[in-house]
Formats: sequence, structure tokens, C-alpha cells
Amino acid sequence: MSTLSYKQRAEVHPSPVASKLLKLMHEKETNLCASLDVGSTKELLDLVEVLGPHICLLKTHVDILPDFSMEGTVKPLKELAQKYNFLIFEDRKFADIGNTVKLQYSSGVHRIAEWADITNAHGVTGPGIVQGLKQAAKETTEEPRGLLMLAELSSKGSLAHGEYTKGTVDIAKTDKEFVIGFIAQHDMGGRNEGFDWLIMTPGVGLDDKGDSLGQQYRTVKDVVSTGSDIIIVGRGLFAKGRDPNVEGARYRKAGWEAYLNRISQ
Ligand code: 5BU
Repeated sequence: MSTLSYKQRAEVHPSPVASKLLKLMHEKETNLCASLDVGSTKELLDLVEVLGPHICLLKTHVDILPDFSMEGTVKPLKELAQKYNFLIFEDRKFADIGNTVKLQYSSGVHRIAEWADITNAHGVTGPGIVQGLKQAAKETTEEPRGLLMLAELSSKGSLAHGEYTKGTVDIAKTDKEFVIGFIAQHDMGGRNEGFDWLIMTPGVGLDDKGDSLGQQYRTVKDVVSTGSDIIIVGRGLFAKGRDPNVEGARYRKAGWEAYLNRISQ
């Protein structure tokens, strides 16, 4: 795993999005990504207003929102991203052939390529998925865009391990500029071949072991010590009975301390 600082990595990263993210993580002193799966745009915006100061990244699933619109959801989210200095990651998990994902990423109701700095994809259909998404990004906007490949999942019984994970890493190697890293539970190597992938890790919780539908939680210390650069936390921050401001500060501190500890080794 990387023992360099986010600042050192930002200075030489080939991807403009990764570089921007690493730089803001360093400046804002946070590696916390808030994952806010809620039932309405208002709930989402209210939570971002509270958590914005604590996070480097906001992870969304905009297809959950019954009232999604570019004007009512995306526009205020982008304003909050400016105000609090974080990037936006739409956790779309694309998983089709290149031509189809190209259309899914750029059009439909959500037009993800227009506004999400980062999105992600499964490797199951092969490297065409990377090129399809990259073309859509290029044809949609001049703003930098980045892709994460899904190398490992947090849920019980996931099929993404061993040869599948290795195959996904091979797909990531096909594009150094657009693919910025992985959703994974561990470091994915690559540094000796000139890659500096960002590892983002969901399934992080300090109080629960999991949920009733197969989610499994690991602690902040545990994931950062096995290679996570960004901790993705959802219900740990905002589930019923939790104060998002208190939990935001708590996870941010835990994430930052674990990072400082790693780079000091
Ligand atoms: P939680 O509330 O912290 O359990 O939410 C986790 C989020 O991360 C949720 O949006 C999932 O869709 C997402 N996720 C995950 O939990 N595990 C995975 O392996 C992947 C995504 Br990939």
C-alpha cells in the first residue's frame, strides 16, 4: 500500500481528478467519504449541509431519489460541493457493454457524466466498459472525470475475489488516465508498474458488525491499515439515533489518525 502522503501523491498523479481529490484531502485533512442513501433530495441536501465540512467526497445513488432533477438535486449539490470543497462520486456500478454504458453514463434522466467527478464500473463485461465510459465523458464535458473499478465488495458471499479481482485489476491497467483506482477492501498494488491507484472502501462502521442484508463492517483502522485511502461511511453517520455532525467529526478523526499512522511507518 502507499506510504506516501496525499500531498506527495497529488503532485505527481497522472489523473487530474485524482490529483484534485488528493490535494483537497491534504488541505482539508480528511479522507472521509459520506455515502448518503436517503429517500428525498431534501434529506440529502440537509445531510450534506451538516457533513460537508467533514468530507473529501460525497457518494450518491441518485436513482434512489423519487424527486431527482438536474435543477433541484444536482445544481444545489454542486453548489454545496463548491461551498465545502468536496468532490462527488455517483456509485452507479455500470456493468454492460461499452456502447450501452456510454449511453447510460451520458443520457437518461440522470446524465451522470455531466456532474459526477467520479463513477464506478464492474469489470465483468471486459475492458470495453472503460473505453465506453471514457468516450462518454470526453463527449460530454471538458471537466476531468475519473473511474473506479469494482475489485472487491464488502457484502457477505461476494463473488469478487481471487481471479475475478485480478482480472479487474488487469482491466484497470488498460487506461492510466481515466481509471483512478478501485472500490476494494485491500491494496491492489500496481506501484511497481507506475500506477498510483486510489483505494476507496465501503463497509466501514465503528459501532455495528453488519446489517440484516449481508453488509459487513470493518473498522476504520482495519481498512486503512490494509490499504484504504478513502473510507466510505453511510449509516454509521446518519442512521436513526445518530448525530451526523458528531459522527462526521468522529469518523473523520479516526480516518485521519489511521492515515497519519500509516504514512509514519
Ligand atoms: P452503509 O450504510 O455504510 O452500509 O452504506 C454503504 C454504501 O456503500 C452503500 O451505498 C452501498 O451501495 C455501497 N457499497 C457497499 O456497501 N459495499 C460494496 O462493496 C460496494 C458499495 Br461496491
